[in-house]
Amino acid sequence: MSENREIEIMESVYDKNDEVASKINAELTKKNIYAINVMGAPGVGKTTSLIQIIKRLEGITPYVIEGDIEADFDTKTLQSLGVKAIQINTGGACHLDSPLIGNAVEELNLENGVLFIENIGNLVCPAEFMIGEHAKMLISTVTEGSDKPYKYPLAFEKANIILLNKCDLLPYVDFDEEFFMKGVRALNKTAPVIKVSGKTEEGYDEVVAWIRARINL
Ligand SMILES: Nc1nc2c(ncn2[C@@H]2O[C@H](COP(=O)(O)OP(=O)(O)O)[C@@H](O)[C@H]2O)c(=O)[nH]1
Ligand SMILES: [Mg+2]
Repeated sequence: MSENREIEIMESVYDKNDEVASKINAELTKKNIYAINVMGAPGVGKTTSLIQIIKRLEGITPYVIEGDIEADFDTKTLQSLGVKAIQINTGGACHLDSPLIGNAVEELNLENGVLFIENIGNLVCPAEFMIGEHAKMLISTVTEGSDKPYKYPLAFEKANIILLNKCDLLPYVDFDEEFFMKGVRALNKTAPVIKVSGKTEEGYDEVVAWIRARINL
């Protein structure tokens, strides 16, 4: 009985979240904004990758919503580079949800561009909640180990594009690329997996080409 109640409550939380997410998605589409939900564990290089991507966008306006439990370092870094960025602090919650994004979207006054939403550093919960995005970008790294698709399948399953970051460190870590790709492809047949490095800047031209192919700007 109590198990049933728990399932009902969780379903209603997801339903409410997804209903708001659909409205945000429709509103963003109307404003010609392509929204990307950027997910990945803490420290995988989400902000570093956003900086590399944004500097290659040329002519396309970037907007960023930064999600963190506390602090606003990443927002300050992006703002210092001239990017329109705002911070959401969840104060403890391990993912962003659509009501939080709804408020931030109103504040940003968006039009014609790409909105990057850097989710809370976490490889589990962000994959469970839609937040109005058109695409999910998952960032994984060679330093995390090649077993992550097997251990955290949902994020890999839901991703529309996967960046494998920190490839400059490949000579120093035991990363089994074949095992990693086998795990990814068992879950997700279509998402491109692009090897990148925030240090050497390899791979980001390809990431930006993927984004450009999806937008009408
Ligand atoms: N060696 C190396 N370090 C990186 C790379 N990308 C990010 N880092 C470092 O990893 C740390 C976390 O990066 P950050 O972008 O803040 O990660 P986030 O928490 O996912 O936003 C920082 O010290 C970055 O300089 C990379 O490709 N190679
Ligand atoms: Mg960050």
